[in-house]
Amino acid sequence: MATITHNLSEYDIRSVPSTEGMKFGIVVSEWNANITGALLQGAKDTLQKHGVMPKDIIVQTVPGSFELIYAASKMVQQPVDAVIAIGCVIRGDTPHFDYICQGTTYGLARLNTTQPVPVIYGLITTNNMQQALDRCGGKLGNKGDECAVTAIKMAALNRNI
Ligand code: DLZ
Repeated sequence: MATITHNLSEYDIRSVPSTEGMKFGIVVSEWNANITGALLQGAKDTLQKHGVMPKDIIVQTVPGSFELIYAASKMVQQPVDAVIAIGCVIRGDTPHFDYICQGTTYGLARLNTTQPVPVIYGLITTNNMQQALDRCGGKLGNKGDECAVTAIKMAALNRNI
């Protein structure tokens, strides 16, 4: 969670393992594309900053965040070291927000206990558009950056265990 003391784009660069030989999958939702596009760009930029070649980053779009579960379940079967799931759900007037958030979160979490490579949780769930903008390159940094660093660390963990 981004807080007043934690910017999503800030991390200790020395804590990031080598990405040599690694490939990454990214599944990204088209809903709130202004937000998810910025998150995707952040994730790709950070992976490349740590040496991942563009050809080693597979990107697949899906209509909405709920579809991230199925896309991620397919992506983990590809030759990738980790999958980043990117979406943005913004609270509306109905309980729909809660169902999408809970369903997507549970689905992605379940993949982490049943599949061979880690799935990184890049779902932004906010009460309004401003909170989302703050987290996709705004005053709280970019959650896409955080997800990329997490993906590298988890991919390395998977190789080392
Ligand atoms: C239907 C819906 C709504 C209301 N809001 C969002 C949202 O804020 N963010 C998002 O990623 N997707 C939303 N969706 C679409 C659902 O995720 C899903 O695509 C549809 O319910 C079809 O399964």
